[in-house]
Amino acid sequence: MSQRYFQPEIETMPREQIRALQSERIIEQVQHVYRNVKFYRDKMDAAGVKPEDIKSIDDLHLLPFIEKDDLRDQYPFGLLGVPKSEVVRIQSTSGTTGRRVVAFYTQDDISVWDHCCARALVAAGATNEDVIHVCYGYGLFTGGPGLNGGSHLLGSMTLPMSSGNTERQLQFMQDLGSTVLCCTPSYALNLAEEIEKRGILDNIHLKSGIFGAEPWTEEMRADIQNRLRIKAFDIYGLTEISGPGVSFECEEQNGMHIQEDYFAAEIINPDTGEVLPDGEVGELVFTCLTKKAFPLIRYRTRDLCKLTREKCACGRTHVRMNKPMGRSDDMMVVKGVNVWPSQIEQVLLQLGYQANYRIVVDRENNRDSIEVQVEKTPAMAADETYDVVKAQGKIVAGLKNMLGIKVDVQVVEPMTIERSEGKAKRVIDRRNLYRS
Ligand code: DLL
Repeated sequence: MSQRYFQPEIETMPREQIRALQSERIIEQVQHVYRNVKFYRDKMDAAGVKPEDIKSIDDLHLLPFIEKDDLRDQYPFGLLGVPKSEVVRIQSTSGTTGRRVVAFYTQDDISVWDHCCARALVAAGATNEDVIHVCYGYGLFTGGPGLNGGSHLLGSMTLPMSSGNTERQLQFMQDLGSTVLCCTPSYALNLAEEIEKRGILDNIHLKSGIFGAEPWTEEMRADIQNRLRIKAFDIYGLTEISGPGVSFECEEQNGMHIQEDYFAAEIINPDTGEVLPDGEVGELVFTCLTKKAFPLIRYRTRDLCKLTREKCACGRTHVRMNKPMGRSDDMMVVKGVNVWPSQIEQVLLQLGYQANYRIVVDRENNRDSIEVQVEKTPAMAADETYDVVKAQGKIVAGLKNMLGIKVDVQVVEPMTIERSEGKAKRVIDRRNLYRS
């Protein structure tokens, strides 16, 4: 049966009630983390804040921030808020051990996440009569498991396709009559291209798609909608906060509703930490109001965007964020994987190169490419036994090991990469993904 909201009483809750619910939950959550996580206790003690100081959601700003580096320092169990016996799942971000974040979930935390994704699916027009084709990756990545859980909760037929194997994706899409597609926007375009090549669009019955995990523009949306004849919805999330579904687009396609009963959102000035009013661009910060196993409080996402509490024509009352407009750090999403230039540098230095390199990211035919150009050191240039092809192969393998994706590598002569007079500009990203 068609429905407008998955949980109307929550999704359309009057704003004062949302605030009241958030207040109730933050009080309990702060007591939980203070009692059960030494990291938070120490941080709050150092900041001179006691759990009793948090009397409502308006006091959120008194609490210290938590950052990616804290997560790294506390790896693996330092932020765990419950006994291990209560944990039923882990998920993890892509990247190396150095950058890896492991997030823990209790059964209730999984249920929160499933509800987030079920709401997103319903907002994209899905019902229990739909066939939900999930080709986000499964495994440690949150994309597959998240949408899978939401689809189960909704009671829809769920195809746990995972990523890759386009041939099989298209076969199942036709044979099983997939109606809702869940994948990265770049893979959606890739599928569109393959469908066109085969001339099978008339055998495909998709009506909508839920695309996220990487930045994409309004132009890409128009392209996907035209080529697949669907309505394309944005979905946002991050492993640290649960995964996809932290916010999602409704039929208005005008910003993503943040699930405020579960997550409190703030926008801050990334330089000063000051909280900014609605409408101003800054760094998005999330507080988990109910999650118990990995309860992040005032987590700095590094995603830049703005919030609006203006009424949405869909009837949902939860605050909306616009598409992320950039990052306040240098992370890129390439081929769906989070990549930091420092990881690439680490591999190059480990293999004996110096920090004279350049990273060129591009997108052609909806496929990301990433090339690293690195200079030989003078010693390598003078060494007659130095074999460029072999050397490149070694770097490719090292990067694959570090990032999990194929990177093209070119070793070039010393002094051929332009030197900068100020901050080195090592990354050239030709995709312009944050323009919208
Ligand atoms: O990408 C979770 C996810 C899976 C979201 C499937 C949506 C769909 P991470 O791998 O931890 O988690 O990467 C999180 O990806 O901080 C953003 O920078 C970026 N990102 C995620 N969704 C969007 C989006 C998943 N819709 C990081 N638009 C985030 C722009 C996005 N950037």
